[in-house]
Amino acid sequence: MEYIKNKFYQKASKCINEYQKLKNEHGDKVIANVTIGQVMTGMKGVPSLITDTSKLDPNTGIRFRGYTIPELREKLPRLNPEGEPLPEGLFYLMLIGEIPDRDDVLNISKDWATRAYVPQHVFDVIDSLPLTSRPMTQFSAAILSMATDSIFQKAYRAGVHKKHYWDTTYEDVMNLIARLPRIAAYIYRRNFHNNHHIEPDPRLDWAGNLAHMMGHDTEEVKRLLRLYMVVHADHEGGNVSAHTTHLVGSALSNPYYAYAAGMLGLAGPLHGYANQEVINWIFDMIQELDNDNPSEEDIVAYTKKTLSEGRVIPGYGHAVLRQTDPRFTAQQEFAKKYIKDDKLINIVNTLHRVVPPILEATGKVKNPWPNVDAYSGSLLYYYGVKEHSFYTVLFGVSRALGVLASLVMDRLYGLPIERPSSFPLKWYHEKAGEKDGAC
Ligand code: CMX
Repeated sequence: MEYIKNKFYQKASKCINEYQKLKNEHGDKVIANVTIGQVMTGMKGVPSLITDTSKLDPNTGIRFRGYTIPELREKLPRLNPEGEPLPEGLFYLMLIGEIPDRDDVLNISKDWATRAYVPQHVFDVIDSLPLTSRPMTQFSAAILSMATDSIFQKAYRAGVHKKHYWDTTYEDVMNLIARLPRIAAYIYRRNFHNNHHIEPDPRLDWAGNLAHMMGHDTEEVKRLLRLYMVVHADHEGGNVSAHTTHLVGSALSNPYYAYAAGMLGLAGPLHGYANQEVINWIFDMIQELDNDNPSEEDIVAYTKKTLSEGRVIPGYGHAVLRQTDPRFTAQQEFAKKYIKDDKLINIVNTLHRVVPPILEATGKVKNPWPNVDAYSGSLLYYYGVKEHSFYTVLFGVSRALGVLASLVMDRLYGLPIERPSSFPLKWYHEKAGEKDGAC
């Protein structure tokens, strides 16, 4: 599918001149001051990255190339009028900056199907790990092991000119994304279905094939995974998985290394692992109360108890957002449309009512509202994907779309190696006008 690559190059290459002009002519322009508070809270709000694929607004949430999630659900092509848009279309939008037509999207599906072959040694690496190792450990090890196939790495070794780095990065990125459903499904079937694997069906779309290979070959699960893959795909550049992929990629590590590193960040409980923590936490509550239909009072008491133990309420809060996450809302609407009554989903909806005021009352939580992870697990569980230790792998498959589209652009712009400055605590102490520090 050379035309997608050519279209990307035609559109994106216009931006190279803008990037160069900014770098060469406006390098001295001051755009922000950094406060000690920002350094002490993880560099929040400091503009320091270039990411074109999506932008996060604290109040209205994520926009992919300017489009909100409800707009995407309306405008991106779908297989049938009742279904959800295909994630292939979102990838096209993030990469090229235009809403694709149906043929563009079907072409990406076909392209990925032709690239989806996973070498045997990747399965051998997965099989060499004990079943006790987390699915995210198996997933990131599998991705790393695929670096043997990196076209970028071979081209770099052969001395290719830096202006062509984006080209082989694009090839690696397309191969990598194409292979992810097979790898994820392999881990799922290995861990939870006695190693009974299901071959890919090249006629299916990317997310549909994932559902098929996981053994959930129904239209409902395919529809859910298409939505899931769209809402989790990208969240601008500063979140841990996106930033790590960019950072490691900035050393010109191959795309397999960069994305594997991003996945290790996603595996943390304050980021993507929160989608498992939400379900773990709800099941712990059910077990402790010995009741799978807890009252609102019981849920309030359990939430307060968790806080008093110095733990976080998973699925709530966000580093940037200051409203309910539209990714949460999209999943809630999906549940309202397709699910009549379900105990777990009822608990999730009750939590939505009771947790924000409790978090607000702490006086320190900046965003008491639910994030994407508060809903996703309950939907998967409802449709039979009950193995929650696997959920972060699904998040990771989706996140590849955004972080790897960005990596291609990083290489096209020729973004430099990232290297912010660090100082001892004493230096900040002195900057604050304090004198006799203990450190
Ligand atoms: N439960 C309890 N306390 C919370 C909280 C929550 N859900 N969210 C924030 N806080 C606390 C912080 O731990 C911090 O406490 P200390 O001052 O004692 O350190 C304080 O409130 C201020 O934090 P903040 O500025 O509001 O939030 P941060 O930017 O530091 O952290 C996040 C953001 C997401 C890590 C945090 O809200 C959290 O831990 N949430 C629960 C885990 C979660 O759902 N993560 C998924 C996020 C989405 C994703 O990436 O997938």
